[in-house]
Amino acid sequence: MPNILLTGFEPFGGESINPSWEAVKQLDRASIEGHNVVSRLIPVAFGTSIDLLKKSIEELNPAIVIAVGQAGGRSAISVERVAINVSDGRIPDNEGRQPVDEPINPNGPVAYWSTLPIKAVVKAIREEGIPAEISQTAGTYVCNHLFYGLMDSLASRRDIRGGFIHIPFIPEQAVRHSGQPSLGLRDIIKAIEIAVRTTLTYEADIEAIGGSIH
Ligand code: PCA
Repeated sequence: MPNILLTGFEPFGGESINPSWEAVKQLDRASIEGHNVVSRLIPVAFGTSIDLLKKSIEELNPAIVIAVGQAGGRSAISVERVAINVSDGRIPDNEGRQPVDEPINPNGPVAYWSTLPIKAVVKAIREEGIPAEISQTAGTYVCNHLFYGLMDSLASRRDIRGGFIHIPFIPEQAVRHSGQPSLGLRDIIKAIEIAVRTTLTYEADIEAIGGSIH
């Protein structure tokens, strides 16, 4: 059976869990439309995160790679449109590194598009009653770093589609962050599964409104 690689991150920024790994690990070994899901835990570390992802891609030769990360403060499943070639850490990573305006690949392009059918994924998640949106930036921290590294390595592997999804806090985190939105883990898991199914269904993206003004 062909593989699908899902990744989630370790906790960071004072949290004791990262909902991306909590969600992704529950899909490990799931079978989706004749594909075998493999979930991998990625450290919140510039550099080593990409190394580990590349190793997993070589080992598994997946048809699809979806990396997932926590974006505390966001209220919906955020399907990222674009990865940019810069790391600018607001806080140090889990290994103490805090790059400022560093290119991720000095020889790489300014940005890479996600190769997931992002509009179709947002539509399908919403149809299941779960809030979802296109996000125009994955930030400049480790998530964007991994997303860029992923798309950079897939640039020579057009047969593998890949992208990044940011998810909100889950309720057990949000109770400690007054005023912050959250989404239940069940819905997050369901949304990730829908993203995989939709990517397997849609070779090309649909045309749908999903822009933003700010
Ligand atoms: N979120 C961080 C890095 C790890 C994670 O889950 C980010 O958005 O960059």
